[in-house]
Amino acid sequence: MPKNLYTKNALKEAIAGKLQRHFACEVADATKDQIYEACALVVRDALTEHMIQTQNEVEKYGERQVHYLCMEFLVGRSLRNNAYNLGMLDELTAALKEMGYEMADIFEQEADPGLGNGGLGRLAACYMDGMATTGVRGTGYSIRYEHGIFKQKIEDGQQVELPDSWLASGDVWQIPAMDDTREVRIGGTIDTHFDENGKLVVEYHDYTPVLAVPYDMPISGYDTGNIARLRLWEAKSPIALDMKLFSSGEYLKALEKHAMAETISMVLYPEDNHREGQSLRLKQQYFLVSATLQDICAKHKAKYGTLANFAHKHVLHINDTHPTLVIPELMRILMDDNDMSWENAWNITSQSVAYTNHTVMPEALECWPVSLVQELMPRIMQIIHEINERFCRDLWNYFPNDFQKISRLAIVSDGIVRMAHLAIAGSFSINGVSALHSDILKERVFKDFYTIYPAKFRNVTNGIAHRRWLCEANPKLAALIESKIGKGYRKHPSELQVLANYGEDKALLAQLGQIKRDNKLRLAEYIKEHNGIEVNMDSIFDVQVKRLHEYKRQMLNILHIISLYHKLKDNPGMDFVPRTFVFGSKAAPGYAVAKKTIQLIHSIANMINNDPDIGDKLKVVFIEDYKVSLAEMIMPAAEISEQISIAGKEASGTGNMKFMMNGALTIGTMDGANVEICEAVGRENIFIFGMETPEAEALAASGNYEPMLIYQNDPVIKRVMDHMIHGFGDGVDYTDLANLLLHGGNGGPADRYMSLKDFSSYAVAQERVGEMYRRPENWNYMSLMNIANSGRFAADRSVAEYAQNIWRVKTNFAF
Ligand code: B1N
Repeated sequence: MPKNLYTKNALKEAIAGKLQRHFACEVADATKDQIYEACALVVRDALTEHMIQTQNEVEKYGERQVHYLCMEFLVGRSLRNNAYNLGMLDELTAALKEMGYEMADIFEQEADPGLGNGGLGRLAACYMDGMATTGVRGTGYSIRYEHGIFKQKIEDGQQVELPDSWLASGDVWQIPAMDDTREVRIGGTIDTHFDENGKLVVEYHDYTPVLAVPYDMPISGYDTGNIARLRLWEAKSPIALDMKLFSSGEYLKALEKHAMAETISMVLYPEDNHREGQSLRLKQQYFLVSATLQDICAKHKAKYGTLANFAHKHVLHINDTHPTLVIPELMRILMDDNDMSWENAWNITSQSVAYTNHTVMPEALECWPVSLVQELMPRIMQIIHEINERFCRDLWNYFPNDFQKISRLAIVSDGIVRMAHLAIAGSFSINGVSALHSDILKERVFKDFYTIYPAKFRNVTNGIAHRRWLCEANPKLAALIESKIGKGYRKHPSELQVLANYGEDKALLAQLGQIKRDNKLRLAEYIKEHNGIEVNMDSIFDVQVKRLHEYKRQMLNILHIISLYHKLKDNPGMDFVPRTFVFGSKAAPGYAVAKKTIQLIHSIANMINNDPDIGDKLKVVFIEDYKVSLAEMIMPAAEISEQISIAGKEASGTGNMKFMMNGALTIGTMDGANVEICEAVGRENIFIFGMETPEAEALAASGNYEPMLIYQNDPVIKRVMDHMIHGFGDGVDYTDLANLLLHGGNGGPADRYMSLKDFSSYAVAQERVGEMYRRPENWNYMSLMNIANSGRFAADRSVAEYAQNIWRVKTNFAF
C-alpha cells in the first residue's frame, strides 16, 4: 500500500475488506481477534510490498548481504512495531477508535512468540530492527519451533512449565516460501573415494532426509523502505508412510525416520547460558545451518554461476557457537558439491564467517562428543578432523613442542569437539558484546588465540531497538522527549543527548516524574489483577527481571529484602522509604537451584506481604510468565534496575539498557555493559557496588572465599541466614539453599557467585537509593541524565558498528 493510502479512512476500508474476505463478517460482528488479524493482514500487505522491493534491489545491485544465524529470535509482537515503523500507527489507532476499539486491546490479541530464552534471542530480534533501519541488507535465520519457551505457571509458589503453542494465533506474519524448500541429511554412513578423474566422490547411505520448509517474517525498518527478512525453517519429513512396506520390515524403519525428522523443529531448548548435550539439539543446529547455507549457495550460483566470489557477496554471522557447523558445512558444499580444493574452500569459508561470543560461563561453552557428530553427520566430522589437523600444524608453528598447549587449543581433543575453537579457527572476526567482556575474552578465555590472531578480535557493545523499547513501549515519555528535542532521535539516537540541557527545567523534571507515576499505575493495576497485591504508589518500584541464574544473583536481592524485613520488624515506626520489589524470571526446567530460588521468592513474598507490621512499606511481587510483551509494560514503570551479577560473568546485559532508556536508575556491579552505562551517565547517576572483576576472579581462584567467616562476623547476614535455615513459616525447607551459600554444594567450593561477599556494599548502595528517593527533583534529574545518555545503547549504533568494522557493508547511520 503506497504511503499516501495510510490514512484513517483508507485503513478503515482496508480492515473492513479483510474482515469480509477472510472471515465473511462485517466490522460490527467481528471479534477482537478477527479485528486484530484484519489489521495484521493490512499491515502485512505493506510489508510484503517493501520486501519484494528490497529483494529486487539486492538482486539488482548485488551488494554484500549479511546472513545472521541464531538458534533464537525472541521477536515479540509484530503489529504495533510494524505499524510504528511504517509510520501508520497513529492513523491505525484513529481508525480503530472510530470502529469502536482501543488499539491497546487489539494488540493484546496477538500471541507473543517465544522463540528464544533471554538476552541472546532478544538481541538477535533487536538487530533485525537495526539492520532494517540502517539499510543493511540482512536476513536472519532460525528455526520455526512449534513450541517456543514454555509458559510459566506458579502453583504453590513453584514454577510449573506448560507448553506454549504460539502458532495457533501467531502465524499471520509468516509467509511460507515453499519453493525454497531444502533437504538436510541426518545420520547414515558415507563412502568417500576418488573417481577415475581423481575427483572426490562422497556417497551417502541410509541417512534420514529432512525437509526444511522456510517461512519468512518481514521486519520493517523505521522510515525506510528497507525490510529485513527473518527466515524460519520448519522440519518436515519427505518420507511417505506406506503400509505395503510392512511385511518387508521397512515400515517401522520408515516410521522412525519420519518421526525423527518432524521432531527437529518441535521445541526450543529452554536453557539459557547452559549447554544442552542432547542429540536433538545438535540435529537442530545442523538443520539450521545446512538449510541456510544450501539456500544461500543455490541463490548465489543461480546469479553468478560460481561460488568463487562467495566471500565478496556474503557474511555469515553466527550468534554464539550454536551455528558453528556453518564452517564445516560450507566447506562440504564448496568441496563436495562444487569441486573446490581444500585451500580455496577454506579461504572462502574463513573469510565469510564472523562469530560473536556471548558468554564466559564454562558450563555454556559448547562441546560435542566426536562420536555423536560422527553418528549424526559423518561427512561433517571428517571435515572437522581435517580442519583440526591443519589447525594443530599451525599451532605447532606458534608454540613449537608445547604439546600441552596445543592439545588445550585444539578443536578436537579427548574425543570432544570444541565449538568455540572451531569458530575462532574458521572465522575472520570474533567479538564480545561489551567492552569488559571483550577484554576478558582477550585476556583470559581466549588468551592464546588472541596472541595468535590479535587482528581477529573486536568489541561491539550490545544495543537495543530503542523505537520498540522507548517510543512504542513508553509513548508518553516519547511524546515528552519529542516536545523538547523533536523526532530526530528516532533515527539518530545520539540526539537524546540534547535532553541533558534540560537538567534545570523544573517543569520537565516534574512531567518526567508524572509519566513514571502513570506507568507505575499501569503496572500496579496489572499486579492487583494478577497477583491480588495492592502496591504502594509512593514506594520505589525496584525491579529485577531476567532469567533465573545463580550468577545473576537474584539471591543477593532476596537476602537484602529479608534484612529490610528484619529492620522493619525491629522498628515498625522507623522512617523508611517504602519499596516494592518486583521479580520476573523463568528457570530452566532442569535447574533445581533456580527453581528453588523462585519458590524462595514466593515464601518471602507471602511472609512480608501479609505481615501487618510491615503494611505497605515493603511488598514483594513475582510476575508470572515474564516475556517480551510484559517487559514492554514493566520497563517504563521501573525506578530501580537491578543489575547485580558477580563481576566478570554477565557478558553484557541488555535489560540494563532498556531500564535506563526508560528513566530507571541502575543499582549494579561493574559487570558487562553496566561499566559503559556508568561511564555514560557518570558515577553520580548510578549506584555501583561490589567487587570488580579482578578482585572477584582473584578471590574465586584463590579458594579463600569463606562465607562462614562472613556469617560469623556480620550480625545482619547471620540473622538473614538463620532465618532462611529456620524457614519462613510456610513449612518449606530452605536449608539446601542456605547450605549452598554457606558451604557450597556437592562438595564443591562455597557459593561460586559470592553473594555474601558483596552483601554489605549492596546494602549500603540500597541505603543510598532510599535517601536519594526522598528528593524527587534530584531523582528525576538523575533519571533524565540516564535517558539523555542512553542513545549509545541503541541497536542502530551496534548494527552500524558491525557493518563498518566486521561486515564491511554500508549503512545510512551517522555516528
Ligand atoms: O547474551 C546476551 C547478553 O547480554 C547476556 O549477558 C548473556 O548472558 C546472553 C546458550 C545463551 N549468553 N549466552 C547465552 C543462551 C542460550 C543458550 O542455549 C547460551 N545467552 C547469553 C546478549 O549478548
